[in-house]
Amino acid sequence: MKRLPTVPPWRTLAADAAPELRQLQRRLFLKGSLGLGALSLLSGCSVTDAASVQKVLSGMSRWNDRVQALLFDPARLAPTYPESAVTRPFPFNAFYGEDEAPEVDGANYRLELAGLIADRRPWTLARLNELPQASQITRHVCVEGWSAIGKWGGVPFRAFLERIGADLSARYVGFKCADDYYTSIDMASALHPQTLLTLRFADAILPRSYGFPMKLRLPTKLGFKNPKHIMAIYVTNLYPGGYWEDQGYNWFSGL
Ligand SMILES: Nc1nc2c(c(=O)[nH]1)N[C@H]1C(S)=C(S)[C@@H](COP(=O)(O)O)O[C@H]1N2
Ligand SMILES: [Mo]
Repeated sequence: MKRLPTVPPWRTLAADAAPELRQLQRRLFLKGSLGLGALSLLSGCSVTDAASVQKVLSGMSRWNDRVQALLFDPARLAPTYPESAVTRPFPFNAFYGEDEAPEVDGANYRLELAGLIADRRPWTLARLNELPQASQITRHVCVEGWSAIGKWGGVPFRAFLERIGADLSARYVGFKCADDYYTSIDMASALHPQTLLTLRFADAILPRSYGFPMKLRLPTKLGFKNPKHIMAIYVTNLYPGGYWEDQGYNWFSGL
């Protein structure tokens, strides 16, 4: 069902790496006047020709994630839209077809917590719904080349992480889903004001297709970094990877 290539784009042709490198260089330059020379110094490689560019890029995926995390501006908000802009019907996407979406029993659901969290008691949906709620109308952008505007509601993730006593200085938050999906995000993105532990879509209970009973909504990241059907959340300093990330998709994939 899924059309994503399994070979990361930067592993194909050295020439293809050039635009990515230019973009990275531009971002580094905007942030603090770092250029290719600095990139060469930092990477310990000479990045003067296409072959070395490819070598550096393929060897520096993790480094690139760290640079992107450094460039992440926790105060920059993704655009929001009026109700009239909401895409109807909203597209479904997963690594399987829509009728194969997991059926989670909401009454017996317990959100599991693990890792660097002080209070790891599981949460029922009822208790999650009692927490202060927020909503957003934002654009979901899928790496496959489509985007759609939706309205999501739920618990601001920062408030939830604070409430459970998560170690906010840890590097990663990981998610395990009711299907075989999993992903992880950097702590700065987890704490971003628009990151939402989502329980509702279009003012109704989150439908099965869109991730019942819960998804994480981050308008600052690509669609595949928005896990649906979340069963467990963990906080860790060990790089957790993800379903698509482990097949070569850029891990940070965000603003
Ligand atoms: N559990 C789970 N979450 C997932 C996926 C998945 O296959 N399983 N696909 C991701 C991708 S690639 C996209 S674009 C969005 C699609 O969300 P939607 O069905 O609400 O549009 O879910 C993301 N989260
Ligand atoms: Mo996606």
